[in-house]
Amino acid sequence: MNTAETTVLVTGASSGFGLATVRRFATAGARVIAAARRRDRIAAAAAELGPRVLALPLDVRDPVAVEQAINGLPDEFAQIDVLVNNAGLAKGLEPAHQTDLDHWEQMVDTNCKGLMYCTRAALPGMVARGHGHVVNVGSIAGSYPYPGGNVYGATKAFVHQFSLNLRSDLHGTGVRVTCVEPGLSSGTEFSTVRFDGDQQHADAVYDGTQPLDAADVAEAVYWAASQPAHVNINVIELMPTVQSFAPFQVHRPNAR
Ligand code: NDP
Ligand code: 8X3
Repeated sequence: MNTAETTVLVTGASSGFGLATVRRFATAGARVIAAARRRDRIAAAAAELGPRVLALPLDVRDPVAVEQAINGLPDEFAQIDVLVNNAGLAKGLEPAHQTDLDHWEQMVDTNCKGLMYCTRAALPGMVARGHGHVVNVGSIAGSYPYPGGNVYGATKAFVHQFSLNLRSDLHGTGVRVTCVEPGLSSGTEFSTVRFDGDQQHADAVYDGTQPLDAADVAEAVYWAASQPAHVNINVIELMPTVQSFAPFQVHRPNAR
């Protein structure tokens, strides 16, 4: 990758993995478009990182806004080489029979539909130019179930399978696709959002342990994008060393 000649669009760039990814590519010399809803956050990132970072206010759930934003980029940023579909969220950790249906809608609208809209808008230019890279941010929750993961994990399973299917569709075009699937990660607003701003509850998720941080995930995204053009990294699954797998749970109603 000739980084100075590379234009990267990162969604969910106002915090966490997205902001760290903007920093990683920007400090390597790339042109970076930082997209998110919170204008003040992305404007601050652009002001800090310089004129090669463009703040793009965007709600990925709005297909018309996505289409207009991607097709209306200023000339210098118009040819997207790397799309990092990172915008996403989890809402709630209740079991399915007690969940708030609006939480499920928000996750599907953002994690699945928003990612679809951005991909659909960016791909024609990549295919026409004969190169490009879509990096989707999935999660270990897309591969391994856990109580309360219900729709969140299902949206990330979508991201995983959509990424693999994109590879099939893009066969022979020169456009690459990677799914980056992190485990427990702090230094982001993920748990604060999941628990509706309950910071104590959010902090407890990471208490007394060393999770991944946003820079770890940004490095994985950057590494995948930095491989030579003939190398496609399909999937990267990364976890903190302190996280691993538990046995299946078995309900024993008559246990003594
Ligand atoms: P953060 O909450 O810190 O970041 C989420 C980002 O997504 C924010 O910048 C937010 O910006 C943006 N976003 C949310 N909704 C929209 C929307 N409708 N339109 C545009 N942007 C939106 O969390 P993380 O950095 O942790 O999460 C980033 C991704 O990583 C998510 O897809 C998440 O599912 C995934 N992930 C997180 C893990 C973790 O443990 N932290 C582990 C594995 C995967 P704004 O509100 O300004 O729009
Ligand atoms: C976030 C990781 O395990 O909290 O995708 O679902 S987890």
